[in-house]
Amino acid sequence: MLSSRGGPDAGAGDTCLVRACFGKPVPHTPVWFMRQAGRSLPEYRAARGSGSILSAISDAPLAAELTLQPVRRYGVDAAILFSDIVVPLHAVDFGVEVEAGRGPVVAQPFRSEDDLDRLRPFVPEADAPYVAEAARLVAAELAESGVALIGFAGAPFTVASYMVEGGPSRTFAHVKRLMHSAPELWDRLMARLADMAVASVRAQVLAGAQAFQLFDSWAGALSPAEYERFALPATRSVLSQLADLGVPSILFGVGTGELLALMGSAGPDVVGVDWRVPLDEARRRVGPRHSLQGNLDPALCLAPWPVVEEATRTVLSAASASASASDPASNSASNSAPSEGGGHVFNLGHGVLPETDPGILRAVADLVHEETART
Ligand code: 1CP
Repeated sequence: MLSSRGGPDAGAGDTCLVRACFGKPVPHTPVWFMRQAGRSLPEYRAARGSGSILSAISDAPLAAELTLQPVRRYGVDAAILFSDIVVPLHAVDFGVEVEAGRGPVVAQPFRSEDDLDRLRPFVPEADAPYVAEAARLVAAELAESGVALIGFAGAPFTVASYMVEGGPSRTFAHVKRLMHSAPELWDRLMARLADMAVASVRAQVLAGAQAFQLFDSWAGALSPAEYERFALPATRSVLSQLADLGVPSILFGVGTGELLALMGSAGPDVVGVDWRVPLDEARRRVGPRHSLQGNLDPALCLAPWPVVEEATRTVLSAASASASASDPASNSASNSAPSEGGGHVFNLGHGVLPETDPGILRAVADLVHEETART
């Protein structure tokens, strides 16, 4: 059992992370790091061995241990379940593997109507029971600690990008060709992937996750008009289908400065911001109704501590400027988010780079806690 971080009132579901996502008062700004489990941690390399990432994920006790390692190491306010956005696709035998050093690769990419037949519905309990099992193990370990467990799924556009491109892409040429030349097929694909994300997140939350993040990592490849037509509807559908769970949602993408307002309109409680847009400017774009997550540049974490320290303070001051700008009295925007808005969850602007010194991230987490502690 981990020591308590959230104080006596922080029972399951009312952790500092959850409160900040909903824009409620918090004892300090919560912090976690995207991709906090992983190759930057020596204990990760030791525990994980040399097998494929997908086999580590399907070993629930190992996945639970890898999920908890960064909580112990960094003193963060949340664990994110050790899994991957392509796990549901893999579990329905679409033919995806994760290549070391490259990422997800799909043997037969999705290019035509026939490929829809290869995409059967994802039934978490039957296809990937190890995900909920890992979540249950982590949730039991975190009970009473005040540390939240975050579940996640890939947003439909980002999962589709791997399916259609066949692997990581710079140009997203095949994806754009498909969406623009066969928009009805694209919509059917998006609807299937929305169902997949909903099933996946629901299973994680029912197993104990107290919040969830939709990773739309590559949405920044789209123009605002493309995002609105080809990505937003499915993401909005995922969020509305999960609203009954009552847990906060975070929607994150990279290079999405021009999309932040549209992402807010999808209805998440929290909009994740990469490092390119200061949080006070992000607040102007998103409006007052959401909390914000971010946004220290992960590459900056490779610099000496005084540089990282100053950059962390800069993020915190932009966040507090953004909080005063989100006075609910001046709130005229309308959307479906249930939260009060205005909260801040400290994070990086994208995932931890493997070269990062774990001591630097520990120092960032400690600094955020000290600087934002409220009596
Ligand atoms: O073998 C390995 O160690 C490979 C590295 C790795 C890891 C540690 C991959 C392959 N996936 C994961 C686990 C993972 N993936 C986690 C849990 C770890 C944690 O956060 O603590 C999470 C949240 C993900 C989510 C994920 N996978 C995203 C969204 C986050 C992001 O970085 O934007 C994406 C885009 C993926 C695809 C993916 N899986 C793996 C890689 C290297 C990639 C990215 C490839 C690319 O550049 O397109």
